[in-house]
Amino acid sequence: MSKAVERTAINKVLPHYHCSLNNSTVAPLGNGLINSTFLVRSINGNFVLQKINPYVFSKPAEVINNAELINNHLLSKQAQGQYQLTPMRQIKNNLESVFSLVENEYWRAIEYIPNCYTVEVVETPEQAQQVANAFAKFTYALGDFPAHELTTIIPNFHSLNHRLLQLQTAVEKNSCDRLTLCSELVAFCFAQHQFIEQVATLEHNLPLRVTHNDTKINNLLFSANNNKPIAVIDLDTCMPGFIMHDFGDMVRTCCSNLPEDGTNLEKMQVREDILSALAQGYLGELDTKISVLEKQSLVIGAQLLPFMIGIRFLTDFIDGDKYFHTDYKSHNLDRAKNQIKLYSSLQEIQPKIQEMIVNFTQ
Ligand code: GN1
Ligand code: MG
Repeated sequence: MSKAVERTAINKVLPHYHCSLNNSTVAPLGNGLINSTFLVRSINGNFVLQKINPYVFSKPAEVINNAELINNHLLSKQAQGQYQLTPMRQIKNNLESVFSLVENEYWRAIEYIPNCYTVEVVETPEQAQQVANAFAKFTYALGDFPAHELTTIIPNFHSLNHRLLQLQTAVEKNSCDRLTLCSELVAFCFAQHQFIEQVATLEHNLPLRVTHNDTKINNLLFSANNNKPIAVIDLDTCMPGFIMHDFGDMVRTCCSNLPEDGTNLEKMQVREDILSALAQGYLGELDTKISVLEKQSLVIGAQLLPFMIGIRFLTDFIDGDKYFHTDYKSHNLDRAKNQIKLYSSLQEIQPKIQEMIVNFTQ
């Protein structure tokens, strides 16, 4: 994270929250690839401070407003005993606003829940089951949320066709002359006709729900008291979508034995016990509440998210790393190779995934 952003946080944003460097400390927090996030420890308590990435989010005020609407809904569900997790409240600034506009950029503060931790790598099937169960509870609690009140933050966010078109455009421009480094991978993506068609048919027939759209394992907080998920975080991409996307992103982030930018690809393995536990946890909550087609779509979702995010990393690599934060020149290409390998590995075990999902019993 850039030091300049940290300096702005300290000098210009803190004062909006009754804080200054005299009575607080600021430190980078988490591993997000998009926003810049800090933990503020102050004499009035701790909180999270976040700068919304203006390149990715062209409507930052709406990102914050969507989170407010969702939190209010979840708080009322919680009050009625229908939501067991903790909604993450946004904190108002000195002017009673949920966002602060500093140097034309949007910042917000979010409650900090003490005694919590995030997880980058799922250790056990039990943990995976809890993860899937938490995200399923989140989706179910939003089942009666008036979705039309949400602003669509990134149109076509999980549309495979849109992502393929973006890849096509990047390839045609080849603005950074990087195509020679990845032409085989590009060709592989465009050759997945059968899979692309299967996804298009599903998109046409599945019902829309309010989904989280970034259900990676580190978007859950775990309680240090009982080691169970306590809160779903990062509501930036909550929009109407399909549950295959949410299930698929969990598979993507929990089931590989390598991190998403791991380069030792010949060592990649799908952890099938973890995948099975995700199916158990997700369907344990949702099986009786979703349609037969939605249930079947999870098999495709498990392959779709690694494929789609692989395409997005590849597109950003060709475009010159404008979207995702990177640590070195081929970082996005390494991520793309990794995710597309994961897609292929999941495709190889599709019959097993099918069995885990379709034969699910309570
Ligand atoms: C981005 O910033 P972060 O880590 O919450 C991205 C997700 C990707 C993820 C890949 C708005 O999420 O879609 O799955 O990186 N978010 C956006 O690690 O594009
Ligand atoms: Mg996110």
